[in-house]
Amino acid sequence: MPKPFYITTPIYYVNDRPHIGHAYCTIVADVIARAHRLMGEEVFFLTGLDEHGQKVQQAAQAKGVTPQEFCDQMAPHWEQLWPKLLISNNDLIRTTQPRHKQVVQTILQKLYDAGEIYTSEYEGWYSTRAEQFLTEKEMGPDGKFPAEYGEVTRLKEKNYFFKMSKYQDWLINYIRDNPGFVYPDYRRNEILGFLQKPLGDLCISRPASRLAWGIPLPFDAGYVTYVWFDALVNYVSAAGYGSAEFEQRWPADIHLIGKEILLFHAGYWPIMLKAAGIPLPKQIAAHGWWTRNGQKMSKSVGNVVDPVAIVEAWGADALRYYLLRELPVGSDGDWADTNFERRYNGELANDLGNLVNRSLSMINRYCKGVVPQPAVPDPLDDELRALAAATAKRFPERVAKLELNALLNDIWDFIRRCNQYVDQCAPWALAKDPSKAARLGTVLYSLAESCRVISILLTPFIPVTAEKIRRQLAIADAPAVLIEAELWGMLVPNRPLGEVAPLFPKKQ
Ligand code: ME8
Repeated sequence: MPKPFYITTPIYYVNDRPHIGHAYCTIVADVIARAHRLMGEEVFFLTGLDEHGQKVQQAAQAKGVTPQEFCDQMAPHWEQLWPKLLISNNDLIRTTQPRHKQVVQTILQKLYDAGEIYTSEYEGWYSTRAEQFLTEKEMGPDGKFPAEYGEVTRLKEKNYFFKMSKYQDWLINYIRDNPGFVYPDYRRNEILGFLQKPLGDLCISRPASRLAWGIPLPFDAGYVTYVWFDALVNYVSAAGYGSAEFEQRWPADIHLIGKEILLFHAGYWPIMLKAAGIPLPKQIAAHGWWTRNGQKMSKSVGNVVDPVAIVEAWGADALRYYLLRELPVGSDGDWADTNFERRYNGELANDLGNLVNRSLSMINRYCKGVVPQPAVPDPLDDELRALAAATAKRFPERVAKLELNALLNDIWDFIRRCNQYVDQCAPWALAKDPSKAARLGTVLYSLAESCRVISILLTPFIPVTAEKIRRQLAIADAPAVLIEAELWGMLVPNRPLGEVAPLFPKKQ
C-alpha cells in the first residue's frame, strides 16, 4: 500500500468551547484532506483533544468532578461538532487514551536512556495559565509579564530537562535547507528570527505534588509530563508509533496549526523527533487568526462566533465556503456578518446557485428533462471547455501550495464565465427558432457539462452542495474524482436529469 497523505490539526484544549477559530483550522484541514482524496490518494486525517494539564485539573476541581470525568463531559462538545461541519477525519485522539500515554512514556524512556534528559534544580517565574516557566525573554519593557500569562509566581523545584539547546544549530540549518518545511514563507522567517536567541533546554516535568493530572514520567513517578511535550506526541501516537502501521503512515505531510503555536511545532517538535530518531513531518503550515468586526474574539467581550449557530442558520457549506474564500491560508481574517451574507447571496446563491438552476431548468423546459445530444461546437463552446480543463489541471498545484482561496477564485472565474456564456448564447432565444435546435442542444449540453466539472472541483470545499449538483445531474452514484473534471463529454446524452431544485435559498 502507498503511504497515505497524513494531515493533522492541533489537538484542542478540551476545557474550551469550540469557536470559529477552531472550526476554521479543522475545516481548512478537511478541505485539504478531501482534495487529496479527490485526487485519488489515501488520506489519514487526524484531529484530537488535549486533556492534561493544570487548567483541566482546576476546572474539574471547581466542578467537583475528577479530571477524567471533566474531560469525558467536555469531549462531546468537540466530537459532536465535527460532523456538523462535515469534517471527514479518520481518527480523533484524546491524550487520556492508553494508546497515547504509552507512546509518550516510550519516547520519554528512550530519550532518558539516550542521555537526552537530566535533572536540575530550577528557580524561576511560573505561569499557571501558560503552564510554563518564564524568563526575561517573556518580560515586557516595564519588567512585568504580559497579561496573557495570567498570574505569575516564583517557584523553586527540581525538574527534568530535555537537552534541546544542543540541537538548535541543527534546526536552524534544517529550516534553511528545507524551504518548504515551514509555511508560509513569512512564518519561516519568523521562526528563524526566533532561533537567533538561545532556545535553552526544555523543562519537561511537573512535580506530581503540584500537578497530578498528567502522564507520569516512566523513570520517576513523582513527576508528570509537561503538557506540551505530551500533546505534541499525539501526532505519532495516533499514527500507531511502534507498529507496522506507523511505518506506513509517518511522516505526517502537514501539521496544520494556528500561528501562535509555531514555536512548539517548528521548534520543539522537530528537536524532540530528531533526538528520538523519528523522521520529521514534511510541513508545518501556520494559518492566521480570525477576529470579529476587528476585535479579538473572547468570551468576556461576548463576540465569539459560534460555528453551530452559523451552520443552523446558513448550512455547513456556506460556513466552509466563507472561511476558505475570504482569505489565503496564513493571513488573518475578520469575521463580519455583512460580508458573510454578501458572499452567500452574491457568490453562492447568485453565481453558483443560479448557474446550476437555470442551466438544468432549461434542460427541463426545452429538452424534456433529458441531457441533450451536443452537435458541432462553436468557438464559445471550445473556450468554455478549455477553461474547464485548465481550471481542473491547475487544481493539484493549487492544493500542493495550499492556495485554497486562489483555487476557489479559479473556480469562480469559471462559474462567472459560464454565466456569461448563458447570456451570450441566450438559449431562450434559440428555443424559439426550430432551425436552431442543434445549437440549443449543444449550448445546454455545454452547460450541464460545466455543472458536472464544477461539482467535482467544489467537492472538497462544499461537499453537500457538490453532491446535490451531482444528484440533479443524475450522476451521484459514482464518487467525484478529479481526473473526470479534466475530461469533457462525460455526461451521457439522452439520460434524464434528477430533480432540479435551488441550491441556496436566498436570504435577506
Ligand atoms: O493550543 N482564529 O489548543 P487550543 C483562528 N492544545 N484559529 C484559532 C483561533 C482564532 N481566533 N483561536 C483558536 C492548543 N484557533 C493546544 C495545541 S497541538 C499539539 C496542542 C485554532 O484549543 C488555531 O488553529 O488553544 C490554534 O492553533 C488552535 O485553535 C489552538 O487550539
